[in-house]
Amino acid sequence: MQDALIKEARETLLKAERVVVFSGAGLSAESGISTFRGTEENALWSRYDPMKLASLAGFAADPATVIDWYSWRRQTLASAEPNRAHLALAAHPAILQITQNVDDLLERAGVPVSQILHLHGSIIKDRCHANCGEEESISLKEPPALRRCNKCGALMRPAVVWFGESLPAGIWQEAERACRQSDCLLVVGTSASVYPAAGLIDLAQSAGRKVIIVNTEMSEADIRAQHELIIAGSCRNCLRA
Ligand code: BV8
Ligand code: ZN
Repeated sequence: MQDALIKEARETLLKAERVVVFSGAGLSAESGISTFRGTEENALWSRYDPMKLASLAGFAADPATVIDWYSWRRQTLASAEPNRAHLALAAHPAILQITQNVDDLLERAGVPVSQILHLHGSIIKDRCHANCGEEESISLKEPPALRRCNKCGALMRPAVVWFGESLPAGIWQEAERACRQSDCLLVVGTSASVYPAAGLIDLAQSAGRKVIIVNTEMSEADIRAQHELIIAGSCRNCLRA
């Protein structure tokens, strides 16, 4: 059954002229990066409270613990490699990658940086929490401890988008425009539970675009979307160059 669905998806993708990929944590799961809400035992949220560690309020309440949590995630990423799904996506450099992921595995797989929209920012950089403009790449192997901005003295924090923070305006507008203008949205490895990012699926649907969903489990996207192809399988097995 899965092979037939993959064959149908492949035909749809080959016929499409403007494919856009929308990815989530499931894309990096087979590289050993914990997902947020998946059922596997190492899902991040099953052990931590996201509202405490990936939110403005959490950082204000306990910045040291938040930075320790990111240091652990950064060191995990340091020893991770892109998996076959990243490499399959990189084999099509003209396709725009809209990702909720904050890792750099798409870049490391060879996707041109200009073709990747990180809706939720990047864990491989720190930025000033007071938005003074200071931003620094960090070592994933030896991530920095809690520290202050050299420019203005406010705290530095990972350059990610926390709950309660707005998405980078330009990136969000570009993602919306790309989904509107696409003729096929390939949705891989996301629970479609975080907004406004998950709204991109509805946007593509309401514009009558074909939506192909690759996920190992049912997701909120399945429940909402009508004309779509759902492939219940892992990214690494379903996406082939
Ligand atoms: C904002 C960065 C305006 C940090 C993350 C409606 C509209 C607007 C906002 C909201 C709204 N409703 C609620 C909100 C608020 C909130 C929100 O969405 N809350 C949720 C919990 C309901 N949204 C926000 O706060 C956003 N900001 O709206 O700004 C604003 C401004 C001021 C005040 C108010 C509003 C900001 C959201 C961004 C949060 N940052 N990450 C970090 O990473 O540390 S979110 C985090 O979740 C990651 O980015 C992650 O990618 C993302 C989404 O999760 P998924 O990627 O889908 O991962 P998940 O684990 O959930 O699912 C993995 C899937 O993969 C599963 O389905 C699994 O089955 C599948 N899978 C696993 N293995 C595989 C696989 N599939 C295939 N193959 C495999 N091998
Ligand atoms: Zn500063």
